[in-house]
Amino acid sequence: MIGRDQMSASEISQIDLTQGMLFPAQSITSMCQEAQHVVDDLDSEVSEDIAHVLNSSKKLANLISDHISTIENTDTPSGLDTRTIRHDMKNPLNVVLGCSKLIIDDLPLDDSIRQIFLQVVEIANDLQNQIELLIVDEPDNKNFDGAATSGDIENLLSSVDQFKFELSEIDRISGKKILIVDDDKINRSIFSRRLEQRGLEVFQRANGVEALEFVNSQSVDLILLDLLMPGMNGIEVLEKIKLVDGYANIPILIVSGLDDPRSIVMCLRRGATDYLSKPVELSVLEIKIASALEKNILQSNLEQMALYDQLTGLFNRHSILSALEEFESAYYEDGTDFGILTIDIDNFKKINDTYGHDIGDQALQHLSKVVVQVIRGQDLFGRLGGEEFIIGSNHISFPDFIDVSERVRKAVETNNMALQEEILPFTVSGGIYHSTTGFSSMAEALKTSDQNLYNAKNRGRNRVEID
Ligand code: GH3
Ligand code: MG
Ligand code: MG
Repeated sequence: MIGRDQMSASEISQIDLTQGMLFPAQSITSMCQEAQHVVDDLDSEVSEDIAHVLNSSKKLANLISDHISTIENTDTPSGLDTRTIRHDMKNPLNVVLGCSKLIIDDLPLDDSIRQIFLQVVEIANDLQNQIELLIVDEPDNKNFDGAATSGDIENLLSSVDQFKFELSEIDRISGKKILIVDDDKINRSIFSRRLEQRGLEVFQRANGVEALEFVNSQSVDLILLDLLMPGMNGIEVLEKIKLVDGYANIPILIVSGLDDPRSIVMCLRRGATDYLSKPVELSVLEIKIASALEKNILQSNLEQMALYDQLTGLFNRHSILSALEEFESAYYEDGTDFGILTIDIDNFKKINDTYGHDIGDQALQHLSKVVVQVIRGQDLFGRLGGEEFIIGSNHISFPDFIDVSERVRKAVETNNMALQEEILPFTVSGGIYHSTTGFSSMAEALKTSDQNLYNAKNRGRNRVEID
């Protein structure tokens, strides 16, 4: 067995390369040709996949032959050359592995073509190890002793394949939108088909410019980004996507064919979530996508919980009060007038006592929907706690704000909540504050509107009070 620790670049012979790489690539080509004879429906997806594997195995064999003749004619290649050669070989190998796995997935267990492609995958995995072992850098770039070989890594990865991971079983993830950016059409379609099979919605773009156009016009939940593309490379695309509105926190997974830790680190530093090396093991791709999406869902749930009231979806106490502080700043900056209306459901305890807490909760949700319809989009509306809410409007005169307040009260009174067999009428009382009555601080303003609410309760409820 040939091991990297046993050989330097200059010791690797043409015979090693021919036996370890060229023959396996050629045997994949012949196996595809054999499979093409057996396949009955020439227009099927399977038949197209076989053609992809065939073409890519030929490409691979050509690259290997070229490499063998280079070795023959020159001294050992430089570190950079080695990386490029490995990268170039990984692209077709990626297609061989990816398409073969799709063929295997598509066919019944006992199908003879499926058997052929199980062998192709085995040979291609082995070939991948051989590329790592035989296309080596000069000693200064060599792996240090005891480092895991790509063979170890491959074994580890193929064990992941045995763990049947189904993205579609995770409801929260199915239907999420994924954008694949890769200049290689076949790569795109391998990823895309597998992810679509798992219930995700997939979009494809072939280069950075198209990808940026896409993200500027719509939203996605995750981006799979090839690092090496003609024109704009992945790192530039990554940086630009991060600046697009709404994209700062969208997970971006880098797909890299380079064995170059520096470019991977560069991407991670620029905000990439994770990376995958080519050839991409499809089950690893699924797991990484699932975990990035899950993490993002959790993150946005946390943000959601910190800002919004869970029952009504309105701003919670903390965020409505901090939003109101902006009214205070605007008032001091250019005298922008504002009004605050605090409302509280009348005899709410009775609703809970008579109909139960659940109906009480529904009443709170009903009220939120009714009020949203009669205030302006730019107005603030939040739940202070219990059955008490607050509405804030600025750039509004005192008389106009009284109208708004009365409209809110009236809307709650007239839009009764429908229960299964009856309707449930309820009303609110409200206390108004307006900045033209004199302003000292937001705390004082809130106190005034609260006092006015108290007066409204005392003066009979279902009314709004000013002073
Ligand atoms: P008033 O007209 O004077 O405001 O009388 P009220 O009954 O509305 O006021 P009170 O403060 O006596 O009762 C408020 C009730 O609201 C008591 C509390 O259990 C209930 N409550 C507070 N938060 C919630 C909630 O989230 N859901 C439900 N269903 N009830 C709540
Ligand atoms: Mg009340
Ligand atoms: Mg109350």
